Amino acid sequence: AEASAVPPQAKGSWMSFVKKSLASFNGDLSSMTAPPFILSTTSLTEYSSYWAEHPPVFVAPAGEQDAQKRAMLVLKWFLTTLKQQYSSRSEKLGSEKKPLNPFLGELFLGKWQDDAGETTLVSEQVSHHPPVTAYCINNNAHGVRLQGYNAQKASFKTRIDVRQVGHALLRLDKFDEEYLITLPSLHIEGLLTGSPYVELNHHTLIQSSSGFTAKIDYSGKGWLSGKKNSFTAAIYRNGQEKSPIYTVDGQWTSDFVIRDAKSKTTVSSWSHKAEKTTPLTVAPLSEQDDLETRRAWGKTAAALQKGDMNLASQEKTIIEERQRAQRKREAVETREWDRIFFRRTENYDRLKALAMKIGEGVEADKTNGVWEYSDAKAQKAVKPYREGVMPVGKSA
Ligand code: CLR
Repeated sequence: AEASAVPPQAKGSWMSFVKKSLASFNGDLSSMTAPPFILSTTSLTEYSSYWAEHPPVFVAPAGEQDAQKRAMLVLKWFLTTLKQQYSSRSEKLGSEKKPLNPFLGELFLGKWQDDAGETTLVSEQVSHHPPVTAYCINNNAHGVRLQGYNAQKASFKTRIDVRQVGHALLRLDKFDEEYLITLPSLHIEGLLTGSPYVELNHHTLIQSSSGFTAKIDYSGKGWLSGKKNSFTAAIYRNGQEKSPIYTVDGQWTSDFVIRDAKSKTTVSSWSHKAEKTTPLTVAPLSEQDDLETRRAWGKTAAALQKGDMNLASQEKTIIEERQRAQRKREAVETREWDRIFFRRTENYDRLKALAMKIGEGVEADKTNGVWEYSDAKAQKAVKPYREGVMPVGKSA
């Protein structure tokens, strides 16, 4: 059995939390109150950075002339992101944690600097009811851009089940090519023993505008290998699932091998142990805007760190009240909060077309709209001292 993350003196409160949450859960994860030791000092807006912690792998498809190999490299990149996305908290903090709920307008900005050149990140909380986070990760030199937005729908019966609503869209400028990435649903394991961790459900699909589909099947404690976080994946021409071009198998937390489906020869492989992530650079707190997550939540996070729950909730209340006052002002002026980097779009035919190829829809009603990064807005958002941090795209 895995070690419990519950401090001995908190065992009783953990069980009563599990029971109470079970009885009263309404599907909104942000409204769930959890015991202190499960609270994280990181806001969900920061989770967007998990998409590109290996920038050279992120930009690699842009350097490949062959469309089929490009689709393979996109799948490879996607698979490398899963460890950061779904198991980094457990690995670093000992268990999955409950993130801070971002406020509307909250920002997380940063950049990676490495062999891939400069890769920039913009993450913005674009909706509060329901909570929706949007992001744009950009590498101008390689002409690679990832955009996406997501919300979570949860249910709590015998375990916490989370469905992700939204998608990510990867664009390769040089080939005018796009990849629609669906987001896996997941559930929380280890709740009763008090050491929660994420396990992925079912499958995800990546559909390219060049006609390739990648399907990733998550098998949990693999019925094939018996190993945790196992998966298999395949790439095929749209609709031809029976005749794959590449196959992949392994564990998304450690390593995997990509093979040519016919000859079974290895075409590429990955091992997390052998590869370092590139650290994301964030501006010093003193230079950050009040909307930036680490500055905005700084006092709350410090109180949580010290275990001072009263102070933490006081600091949280200050943020919530400021938000309420802001919403009131907007109501009086009959306007909506103006998102800094993103805008709602009605213009998502390309997205819809890609989604339809894999039998998916765009659930705009569940994410308070379809969100799109706006270069024009980004131009306006740049402050002199933040040049190079805020990703000013090409012209709008
Ligand atoms: C957010 C978007 C990221 C991928 C991702 C990873 C882990 C998910 C998180 C998303 C949403 C919030 C989440 C979290 C795991 C646990 C946490 C579902 C989808 C919930 C709110 C915490 C529940 C509390 C238990 C730990 C008791 O790209």
